[in-house]
Amino acid sequence: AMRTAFYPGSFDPPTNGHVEVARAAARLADRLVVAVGIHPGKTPLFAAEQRLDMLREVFAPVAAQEGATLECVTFDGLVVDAARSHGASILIRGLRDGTDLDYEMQMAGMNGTLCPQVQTVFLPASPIARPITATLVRQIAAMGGDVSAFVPPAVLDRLKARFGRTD
Ligand code: COD
Repeated sequence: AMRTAFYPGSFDPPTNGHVEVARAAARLADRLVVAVGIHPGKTPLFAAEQRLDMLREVFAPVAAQEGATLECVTFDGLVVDAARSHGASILIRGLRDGTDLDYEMQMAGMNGTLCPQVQTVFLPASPIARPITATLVRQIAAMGGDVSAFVPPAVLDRLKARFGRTD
């Protein structure tokens, strides 16, 4: 049977940490659905459509290398409802540290009760990806710092276009 993995996030912007998780998820599934959560009232750096463009550009070759198809979508409301509506049986979350773990365990537990047919799978960050957060990437780029070690080239280009120099 075809296995679909649902990978939700803000992806504002996509980072090398996100790419690593997407690659591992693509190894576990035949079909990877990457989903940008839309929160009314929160102003992102990149509009949802721009984030979808970046995700498609960056994740498509990664998914293809690992033998999975890729779909990039937006969602609002509950993660489990979106996962179910896309036919997913696994819900992918990355883990960086104990703070992630504590919060993710709560979400996995409650999501598992809300929707037992969708299994949460945690994927650990590599030592290199561990410190990377989209929040700090936004801060560094906004202040003119070099984020080339933290984001894929296609994202670096968008950050440069937005903020001027990032190196
Ligand atoms: N290394 C490994 N994994 C990473 C890294 C890294 N460097 N950076 C991020 N990740 C992982 C995160 O752990 C996460 O699993 C995923 O990648 C996405 O990260 P972000 O930061 O882009 O997005 P989040 O985690 O803030 O996404 C939040 C959602 C959009 C999923 C969330 O806010 C949402 O919409 N929830 C819906 C409401 C809901 O269902 N609530 C009930 C839950 S019980």
